This record gives sequence, C-alpha cells and structure tokens, in this order.
Amino acid sequence: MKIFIDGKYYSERDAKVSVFDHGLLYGDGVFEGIRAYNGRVFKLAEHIDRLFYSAQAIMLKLPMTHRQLMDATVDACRKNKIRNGYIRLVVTRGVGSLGLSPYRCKKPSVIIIADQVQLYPPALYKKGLDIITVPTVRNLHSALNPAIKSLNYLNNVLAKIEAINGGCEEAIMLNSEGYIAECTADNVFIVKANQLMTPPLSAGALYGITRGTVMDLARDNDMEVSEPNLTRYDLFNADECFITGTGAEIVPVVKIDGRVIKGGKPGPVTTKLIEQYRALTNETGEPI
Ligand code: PXG
Repeated sequence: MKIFIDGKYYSERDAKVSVFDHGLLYGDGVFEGIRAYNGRVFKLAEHIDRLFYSAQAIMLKLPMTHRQLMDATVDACRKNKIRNGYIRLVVTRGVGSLGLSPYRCKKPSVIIIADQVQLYPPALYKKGLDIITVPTVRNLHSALNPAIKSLNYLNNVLAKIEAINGGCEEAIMLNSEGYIAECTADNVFIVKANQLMTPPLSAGALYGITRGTVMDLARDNDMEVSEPNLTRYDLFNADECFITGTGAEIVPVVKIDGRVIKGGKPGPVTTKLIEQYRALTNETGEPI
C-alpha cells in the first residue's frame, strides 16, 4: 500500500506522523471516510465539501483546493489499484509545540489512505441488526458540534465500547435532552405509515452523505421525508428502522433495546432502498 502524505507517497512502514502533530496530541484535525465502487469514487465532491465545512468550523485552512483534494483522492486509488475500496482522508493541524495553541502549528498535514474495505457480513443485510441505546450522550452543539467530523471521536468511541459490551455492533446515542441523535458512525432512520423520518442535525446528527442520498431516493419514490425529533418510543413503534453510513451503506435494524421491530425482519421500504442505493453506488461517481 502507498500512502499519500503532503504530496508524496510512502510505504505502509514509512507512512508516519510526528509525535508533535496536534492531530495526535489533541485530536486537532478533521477527516472523511469515502468509498470507491466499480472504479469510481462515490459522492467524492460531497465528501470534500464536508471536509471543508469541518475545517472551516475549527479554523483550519486546508493546504489544498477542493479540486486538488479530489484529484489526490482519485490518484491515491489509482496508485493502489483500488477499484472497490475505502478511502480515509485525514487532515491534522500539523506539527506544533506542547501546548494547545494551533497558531504554533506551521502547516496542516493531509493524509490519504486508500485501502480494501472491511464489509459487514452480507447476511446482516438480510437478517437485520440488533442495537441498543447507550448511556454516553452525544456531544452538545455548544461543546463540540457533532456536525464537525473531527479527530475527536472519543464521544463515539465510548458509545461503541458500550454497544460492544452490551453484545451489539452499533449503539444509538441520545442527545442531552433524550432525543435520538445518531449511531456511533451511522445515521438512523425509521419508516412509519410509509413516511421516512430521521433526526434533524439540531438533535446531534452528522450531515451524513449516505443520509442525504437515502432521503433523495425516498423522495424519488414519492415518500414523504421529514426530520422530526424522535424518541426511543418512536423507534420501538416504527414499522421499519435502518442505519446509514459510508461503511455500512444501509443496514436494517430489527431489534432495539430488546424490542422487536414489527415482524423482526427487514421491511419492504428498507429492502427497496438497499437495492436502489446499490445501483447508484455501482453507476455513479468520480472515475478512477
Ligand atoms: N454519524 C457519524 C458520527 C459518522 O462518523 C455517519 C454518521 C455517516 O455519515 P456518512 O457521510 O458516511 O453517510 C458517520 C460517518 C469508520 C467510519 O471508520 C466512520 C464514518 C464513515 C466511514 C467510516 O468507522 N463515519
């Protein structure tokens, strides 16, 4: 594997960052997780847009333009002969001194890792996932806005630990008001009376690229799509539930906190959206 760091490629052994990089010292930086399907990078422009928004929110000036980042991402896939894979774009604050001030960091570092993708077992998409809500609440907007895809993922990591300790792969995180926010690396949706609902960004959801794609697909299917505040009660009593993310794509959820959702099987809306999403990933994207 060849890894891009600040304009050069390094072998896996030599791809290293300084211990003085504030990405390591303080989690000061931003990232994106992107997928390549069938020789194309899916929703690349949207991911780079979000990277710029995250960077703007933490006052980090990206050392590359939108176009340069797109080209570098595609090039990293090409160099690694990735046609189907996972791309991690990381921008750290860069090397500084021992002290919080980012103003001591000379230049942000851009890292691009294009690798094979670790897929969820295919059976899961047929059988559905069992998930639980966890005690760790989603970050407050006023503390660390959950819209920022920063290198500070401890909030999510703690929730993930709680999910695994509870025997589940994913966790539903509530916000400090008790409303559903999202999962540790996925957004959450429900279907009720043929309407599609997902928590609003104001509830602590990430502006998920998969989330947006699924909302568009549902609207194309003439479904009503809304973003109300949702409670655990709403999830327990949903007709269908599923989670979305770049890695997971669309995974049906059949049990939440021990409550079986409807028939305990992936529902028709979820199944149709999975098919439509698969078609889209195989047909669109930035050519590698
Ligand atoms: N919420 C959070 C907190 C996320 O980190 C999503 C929702 C889904 O967003 P997208 O844009 O992917 O539909 C994410 C995405 C990983 C990994 O390594 C995490 C994400 C994406 C890819 C890989 O666990 N987070």
